[in-house]
Amino acid sequence: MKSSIIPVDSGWTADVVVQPSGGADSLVLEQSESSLLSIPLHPLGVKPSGNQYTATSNARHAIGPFQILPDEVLAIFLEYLDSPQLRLLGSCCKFLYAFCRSEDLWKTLFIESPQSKSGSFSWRGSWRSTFLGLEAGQMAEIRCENVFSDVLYPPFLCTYTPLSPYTTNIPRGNAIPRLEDLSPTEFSENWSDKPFILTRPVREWPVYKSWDTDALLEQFGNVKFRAEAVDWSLNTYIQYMNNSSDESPLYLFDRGFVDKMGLSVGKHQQSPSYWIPECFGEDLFAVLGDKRPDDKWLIIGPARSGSTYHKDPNATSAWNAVLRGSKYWIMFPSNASTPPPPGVYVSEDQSEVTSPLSIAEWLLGFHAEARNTPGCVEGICGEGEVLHVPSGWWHLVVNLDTSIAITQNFVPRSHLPGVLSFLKDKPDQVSGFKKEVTDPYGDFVKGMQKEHPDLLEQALAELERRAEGRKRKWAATIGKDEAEESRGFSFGFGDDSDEEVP
Ligand SMILES: O=C(O)CCC(=O)C(=O)O
Ligand SMILES: [Fe+2]
Repeated sequence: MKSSIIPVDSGWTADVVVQPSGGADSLVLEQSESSLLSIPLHPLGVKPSGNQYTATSNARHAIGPFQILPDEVLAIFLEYLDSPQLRLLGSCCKFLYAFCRSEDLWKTLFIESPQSKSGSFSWRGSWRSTFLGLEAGQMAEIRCENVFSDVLYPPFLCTYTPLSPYTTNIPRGNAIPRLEDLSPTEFSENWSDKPFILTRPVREWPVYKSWDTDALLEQFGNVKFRAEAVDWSLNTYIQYMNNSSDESPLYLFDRGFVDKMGLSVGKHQQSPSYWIPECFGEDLFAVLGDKRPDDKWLIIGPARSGSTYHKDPNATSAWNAVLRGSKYWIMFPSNASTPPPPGVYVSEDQSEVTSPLSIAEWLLGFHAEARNTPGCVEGICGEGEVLHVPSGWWHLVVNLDTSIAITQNFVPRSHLPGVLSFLKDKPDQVSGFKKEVTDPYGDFVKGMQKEHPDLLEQALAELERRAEGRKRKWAATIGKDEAEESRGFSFGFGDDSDEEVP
C-alpha cells in the first residue's frame, strides 16, 4: 500500500507565491528559500493556496456552505462520481469546474471503461478528452485564475519540475562505478554486492542495434503490452507516451515480451535477439526450470516515468540494459542497521512500503537529504549501458527521456543464502511464481540438491552460522538468564539484511 506524503518543506505549501513573470506562458515561483524555478502556467490558471492571501477574489466562495470541506475531502468525494455527474457538477462554478477537470478522476474512469479494456483506441492528449472522445479544439478552456488549491496545483508543479537539478552534479563519492566489462569471476569475487554500470556488453545486441519506437511500432504496433493496470496495444501506448502530461506517466512493464515479440534469448540461439551479459551468466533460479518466477521485463516509458523505491523480488539481483534513452538511478544498501531511504517507510516485516506517490514528489521533498545519507549511490545509465542492482538494494529510477530497456532478475551464488532465507522465512512476500507452484522454497532446495548440492550445502551452513551469530547477539543483549528462559524462541534464517556476525 502506498500513500501520498506531502513533505512540509517541499516549497509549494502555503508560503509559495506564484507571480506571472517572463511572458504569458511562464511563472516564477518565489519560494521561502528564494530558489527560483521557472515553470509553465497551469493550463487552467489554478495557483497554490498561498496565493489567495494576495488575491482580490477567491472562486472558493462560490460553493457557499460547502466551503467547510477541505480540498482533500472534496477531491475524495469526487472520486465517487461518474462522468455525467462530474460534468454537471463542474458546470456549477469555476471552483468546481477546476476540481471536476482533475485528470486523476478521469484517469480512473477511463481505465475502467470498455475502451481502455479493449486495449486499442485513439489517445487524445488527456484522460478526460480520451474518455469523452473530444478533439483538442473541442475542450472548453475556462480560466480558473481565482482557484487556489494545494490539492490541484502540486501535481501540476510535479509534472513540470525540472529533473536536472536532481540528476546532475552527482557528488564524486556517490557516483556508481562505470566499467567497460567484467569477467564472471571478477563479478562473483568483487562486485556482486555493489551497483555498477557496464558500458560495453549490450552494444552488439541485435535489439540494441535495431530497436527504436518507430521500428517497434512497425513490427509490434498491434501487440498488447502491460502498462501498470492496463493492457494496451503498443500503438496506443506510444500515442499516450508521446502526448500526455501525467505527473506519474503510465509505465509499460511487460513480463511476456519474449513470447509476444518472438525473441530468442541467449548467445547460442540461432539468431539471438539479445544475450545475458557474460559476467551475470550464472542464475541459480534456472534449477527451477518451468517453475522459476518471472524474470524478464520489457520497460518502455516517457521522460519522467520510472520506478519508485523498491527492492527487487525474492531477494534476487538484477541487471537493467538501456536500449534507448537514459535513466537516473539512486540506490541504497539495506542491512539490519540502516534505515530505509529518506521519505520511505517500511512496516516491521518489510512487507509494506510507504513513500510519496510520485517520483517528482520524492525528488522535491527528499532528494537533498538522500544525497547526503551514508550509503547513497547515484548514476546515469545511458544508451547501450547496463546497470547492476545487487540483491536487497533500495532503488528509485527515473527516465530522463523516452526510454526502452530490458531487465532480468537472477540469483548469483553469493546471494544464494539470502534467497533461500527469503523464500523460507517470508512466504507471504514471495512473488512472481505461477499459481501451481505452491512450495517455492521446497522446489528450489530440491533443484539445488540435484544440480548444485555443494553450493546448497555451503549456503545452508552459512545460514546456520548467521542464525547462531544472532542468537549470541540476542543473548548478549537480554542477558544470559533471560536467554535461557526464552529458549523456546526460534530464530528464522533472517532476510537479506543479515549483518556479518563473527
Ligand atoms: O527501469 C526502471 O524503471 C527500473 C526497473 C527496475 O526496478 C529494475 O530493473 O530493477
Ligand atoms: Fe527494481
